[in-house]
Amino acid sequence: MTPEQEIESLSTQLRRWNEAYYQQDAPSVTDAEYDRTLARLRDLESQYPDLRQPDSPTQRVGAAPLDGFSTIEHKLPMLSLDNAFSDDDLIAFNARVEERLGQTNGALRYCCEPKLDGIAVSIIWHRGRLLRAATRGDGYTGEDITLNVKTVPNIPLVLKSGGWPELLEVRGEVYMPRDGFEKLNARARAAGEKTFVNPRNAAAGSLRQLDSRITARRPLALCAYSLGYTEGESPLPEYHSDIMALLGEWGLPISEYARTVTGVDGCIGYYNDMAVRRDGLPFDIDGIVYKIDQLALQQRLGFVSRAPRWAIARKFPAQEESTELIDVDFQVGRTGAITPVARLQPVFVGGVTVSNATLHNADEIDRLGLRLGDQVVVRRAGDVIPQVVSVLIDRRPSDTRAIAFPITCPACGSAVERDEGEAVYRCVGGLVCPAQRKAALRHFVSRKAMDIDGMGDKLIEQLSDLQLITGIADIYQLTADDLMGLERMGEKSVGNLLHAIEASKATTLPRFIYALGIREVGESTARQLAQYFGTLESLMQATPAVLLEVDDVGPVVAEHIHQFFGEVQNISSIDRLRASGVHWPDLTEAVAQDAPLAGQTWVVTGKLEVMGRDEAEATLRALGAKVASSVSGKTHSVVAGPGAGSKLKKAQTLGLEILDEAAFLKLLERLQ
Ligand code: D41
Repeated sequence: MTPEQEIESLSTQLRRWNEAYYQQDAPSVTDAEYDRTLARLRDLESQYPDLRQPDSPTQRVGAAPLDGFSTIEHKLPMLSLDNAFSDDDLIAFNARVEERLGQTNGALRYCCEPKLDGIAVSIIWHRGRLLRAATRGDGYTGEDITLNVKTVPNIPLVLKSGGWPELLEVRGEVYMPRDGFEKLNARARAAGEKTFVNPRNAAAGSLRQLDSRITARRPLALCAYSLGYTEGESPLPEYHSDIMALLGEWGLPISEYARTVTGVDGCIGYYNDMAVRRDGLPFDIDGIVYKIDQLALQQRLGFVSRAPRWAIARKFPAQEESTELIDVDFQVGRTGAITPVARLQPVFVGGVTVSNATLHNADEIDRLGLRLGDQVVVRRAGDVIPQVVSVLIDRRPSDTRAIAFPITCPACGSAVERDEGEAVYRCVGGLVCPAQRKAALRHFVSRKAMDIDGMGDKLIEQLSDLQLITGIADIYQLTADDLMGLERMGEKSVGNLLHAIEASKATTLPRFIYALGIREVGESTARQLAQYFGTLESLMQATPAVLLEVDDVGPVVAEHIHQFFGEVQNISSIDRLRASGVHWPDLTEAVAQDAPLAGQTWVVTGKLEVMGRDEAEATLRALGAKVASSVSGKTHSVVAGPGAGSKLKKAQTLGLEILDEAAFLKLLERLQ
């Protein structure tokens, strides 16, 4: 191999690993091998400097720490945005704009996009190569964060295609997607380190690192939102939306949610639409930005003080609010884990009223320095449960009280223990503990497990307290006599429940394995186990070494599974369930191999209106396909509904087969 070929091959390999790591969150190589490969590439590049590609993976991993940031003056000031807090504010904004333009027909075109909650940056490419990046600062001067920005995976070090001006400045928001933020904090929490309050602070803290190698390990992303200063020949479009599309062609990440609409009605419609979708987005947004689409009109409107007259941000309800911590309860989960839960003075946050928030574990209470009666900041964003993220020390009343973590289980009085190196305390009572038993029952009947409709928390509470059921197998022994007369149980609901219990007997092996509630065995692991072993018997007999062969199963999970099937009580529960008629078809190879989609991997993304995602995935599996959560070179086809985002984009880039829901339903009709 020539040095040139080796450099090419090492770069390709590293890029692939980066992608698996950052985009699919599935590291495909050990750190050691990654480091070795990177070191080899670095070596070659220093030996043959001419062969170094400007977008080489060595340019992404950060450099030696700086002593401080130098300042950069923005060629054009980075303006700020005025805010609108209601439809009326927006209507007034539109009226002002129409009046100034003398165009009162309600037909102005606006470009709408989510307002990301991150850090505004300016990035400059010179002849297509990333030259410099700066923070917004005070709008006139910012800090030079070039080295940090170069580590952000979706920022092109070299622009694609061509036709860009000699000097191109782009402005955008650097943010941390929610899942990356949650993982970063979960890791910090497990290691007993400080956590970030929200993705915005995490993004800001990551960009402000003097050591860009730290930035490189943080899950950051850019979303470009406008063109800045340009120099040199390059005809640019006359509409903001077309400019953004052009930036997209040059390889810059742009918002996939941006739309152009007509008039203020279109703006309000977009706002309402995004308000509904807000919780499901992969990142925090704090509002919508509206921009007059036509640049000529933008120019005529100009700006006042430091904000453009042609743009405005309509704010969403805040995702963080302060309130009083009234009490802390300790909940015992299915596996005995004791979770402190904050009882709060109800507060409206992120669009709903919140009166409970998780405190994760005992360490978190210490870390926050929390006391009863404190004023705390509560955050509710996305589908994640509300959390207490900080204490407002300045507003601490004089009569706060310490929080005592229980020394015995609050539900059964058993000892509370914590494993070496674990942050979580657990009740050791096992099935003796009523709280653990109830949690196991709730899990067993839940939608993705045995799916017993009508068996809600309240009913489980009553049935357990009255000792009508003490374990999962008792559910199938319930009679109408047992149920009649319980709170809110009339003849009709009793009939419905018994019917639902009966119907749940016909289940599937993955559901049954999941329903057992083995520690760390979630829905996807249960499915892998079912697929690998085919029958419950062979799973029950598997040794830890064999279990390790299954995708998703590591030594800890293998040990949990092995222990679970080693308990006499669990075996007798399973026997009783089967004796009551719970059954499922085994998953033998023969079924899988001649299934129509055998050997294919599918991904479902976006919203499916007719069948829903869960059902679509189940149907695909029934046809023999593997369903994956991320798109890769191994993906056969992608089903994409409205709202599909990065996965769809990736599928397009890879040139995969993409079906909308209508096409997917048609295919199913043919296959079934
Ligand atoms: O997503 C954002 N945070 C965002 C910020 C956005 N989508 N568009 C923006 N557009 C502008 C103008 C209209 C001035 C080009 C902005 C910002 N400004 C902005 N971000 C921070 C200060 C101003």
